[in-house]
Amino acid sequence: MTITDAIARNRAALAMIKEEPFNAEAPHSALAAAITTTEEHYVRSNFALPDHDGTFEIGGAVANPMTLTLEDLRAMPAVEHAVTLECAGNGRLDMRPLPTGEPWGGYAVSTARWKGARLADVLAQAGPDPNAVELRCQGADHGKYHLSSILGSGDEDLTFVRSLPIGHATDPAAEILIAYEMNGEPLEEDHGAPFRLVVPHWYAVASVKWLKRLDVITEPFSGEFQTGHYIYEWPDRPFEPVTTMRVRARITDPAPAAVIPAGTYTIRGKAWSGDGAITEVGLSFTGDSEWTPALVEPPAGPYQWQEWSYDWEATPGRHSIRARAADAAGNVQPDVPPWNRLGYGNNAIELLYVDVR
Ligand SMILES: Nc1nc2c(c(=O)[nH]1)N[C@H]1C(S)=C(S)[C@@H](COP(=O)(O)O)O[C@H]1N2
Ligand SMILES: [Mo]
Repeated sequence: MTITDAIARNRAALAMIKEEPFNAEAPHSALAAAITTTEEHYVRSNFALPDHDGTFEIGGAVANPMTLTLEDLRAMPAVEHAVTLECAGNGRLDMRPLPTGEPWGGYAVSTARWKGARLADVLAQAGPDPNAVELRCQGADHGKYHLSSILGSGDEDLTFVRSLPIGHATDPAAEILIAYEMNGEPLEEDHGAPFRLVVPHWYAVASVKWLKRLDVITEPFSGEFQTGHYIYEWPDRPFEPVTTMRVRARITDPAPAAVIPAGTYTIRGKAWSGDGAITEVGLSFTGDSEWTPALVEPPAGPYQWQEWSYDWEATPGRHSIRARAADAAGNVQPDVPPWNRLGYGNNAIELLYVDVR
């Protein structure tokens, strides 16, 4: 697909990381809002923008294979949720030694309002086989890709394919969407037009864009984007698949290295986790581990980041600020990035400093 002026305009507000395929972070300022504008929502694409014929198919182990269109999806009950999407590679740049992969800083995370049909409702029409184990989800995008495995012969033509556990895909309570609107508008090309999956609570790799095929399968799927990449290759324990977002807080105000006036300063930020609501955010202004509780706002919805704030008495000089979140499942952010070879899931405590004058 050619890059139209409209697509280029939508990209202008982002911090570009790669031009083709287009990958870009949100600007620092975008983290301040509860809902990220579409123009400021990060973009992560493994391949060039594909052409899409406006249909997708459901097949494999189902009673009724079918082909669906945007109109079919719009005719079904519509669900809208604000969902925080974070790239599993977000924060890779802070890992040492530096893992291979896109050099994401800390802004490959955004929250948009996504509207669509429930995946579970769509699948119910197709009648999945009771022996199914996973749902294979295929995008329209493909291209040359360097395999993570040393056994790969080099650059091969691959299609973006992921799978979800069938129990999760068919669970209406999981609220997985086949989304066709983002922030009240039809999906933009960069975000998966005409429709995409949105899988709440999971790292965004599960949210397949430009959806083209769904296949109910009775054997676990293995593929480059399932078992090659998007695997935590821990140095000291068995590998694990990348699934839910790890608990994390970000400081949105002040900005890193800001110069601020002495007096009361309200420090603000966001916190999220794919494993439960945020129960606590602690602030620390020294290198020791004294954590003072911030005020954490209740979740505005089940799938979006939470706001937190702290009224700080800022005295002249340089101060370090750290914010550490904990979630309802008892997860707490680590001090040091959890290093893994491909650099996923960095949820280490953010550290910044400010100069108070
Ligand atoms: N078809 C397809 N879907 C995809 C991808 C892709 O490359 N192709 N990238 C995934 C990854 S790694 C991320 S982080 C999210 C990014 O979604 P966004 O560009 O709307 O922010 O899309 C996911 N879905
Ligand atoms: Mo990602």
